[in-house]
Amino acid sequence: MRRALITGITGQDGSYLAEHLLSLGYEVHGIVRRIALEDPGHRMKRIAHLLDDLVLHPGTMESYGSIVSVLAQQRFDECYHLAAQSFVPESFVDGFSTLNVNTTGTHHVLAALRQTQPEARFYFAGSSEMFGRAREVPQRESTPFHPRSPYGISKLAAYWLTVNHREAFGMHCSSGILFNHESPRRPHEFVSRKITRGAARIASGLERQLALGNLDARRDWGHAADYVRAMHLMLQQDAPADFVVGTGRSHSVRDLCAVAFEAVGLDYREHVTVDPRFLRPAEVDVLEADASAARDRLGWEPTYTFEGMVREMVDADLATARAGAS
Ligand code: G4F
Repeated sequence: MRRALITGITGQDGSYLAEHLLSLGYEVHGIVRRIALEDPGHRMKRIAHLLDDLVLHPGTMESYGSIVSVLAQQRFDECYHLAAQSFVPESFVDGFSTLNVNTTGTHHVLAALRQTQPEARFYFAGSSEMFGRAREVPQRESTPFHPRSPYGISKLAAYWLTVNHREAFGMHCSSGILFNHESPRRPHEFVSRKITRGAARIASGLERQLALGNLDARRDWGHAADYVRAMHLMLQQDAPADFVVGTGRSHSVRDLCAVAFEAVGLDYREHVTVDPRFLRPAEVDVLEADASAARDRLGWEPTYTFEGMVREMVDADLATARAGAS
């Protein structure tokens, strides 16, 4: 039985990845902050249905000691490092903690693996935010990086630490450069979920308006369940490498509003307002993936359409709104 360790297992991607690895017969372990172990109902809601099948260890990305103590106890075939401060606006508010968790945290995991089990395969959750003000559309592995936020910078530095552990120490380290990926498990503050939840709550009579920021930004939105398969495929390759993962189609925030509100029989133009509070000090205008390397070398294909994913999210949010939950 192969054994995998996931950091960030309580998040959207961690929960789908844990499901996927369990379905493949892995023994799945996760590093979880002690605060989550103390409040499982709230903080572990995305993995509540898996808890009997997982092995959870307390630890935090900010502490090298806590990570090395997990890795010193047990050998892992694969380590998926997903834990991060992943909300871009928060990184403008507190860039220090974003860099601490995302960059130094990644360094901790890499260094602890190198010390205890350098033969383990390592996956790093890179981000299309590393392309930032991208010099070409679509973006592929060779597109130059120009991050536009402390978040993008933190991910780019961690990406280079991952490359460096591959080159300097011969470790099997790969990065997925993942474009935006969503699902009904996406936290509420990200724009996709904010819109699908807003549309559902307005349709249910719980709210009247939805305030957003830049409606013209374009993103390549895929489904998280599809993207975790790409993470796993990367670690099955003989040689480590970095791969862009995305659908190859971009849509504007406005397009996402149109699809979500149409799914509940409403016109978004009657409900969506623009509030400057949600504009960013530096915006990323267009992200669109050229994932041909992932398709050709990993045999990876997305299965969800943009419209299908948005409707799935709206349906889940309608069910929640009708049940009177938040
Ligand atoms: O949903 P978002 O907050 O995601 P963003 O910033 O693109 O980052 C996400 O994808 C990255 C991969 O590309 C990940 F690395 C990262 O961790 C995260 O998962 O915003 C998407 C777009 C932005 O252009 C933003 O300006 O939507 C625009 N937007 C417009 N109104 C809004 C809003 N974003 C948010 N969060 N809230 C708004 O009201």
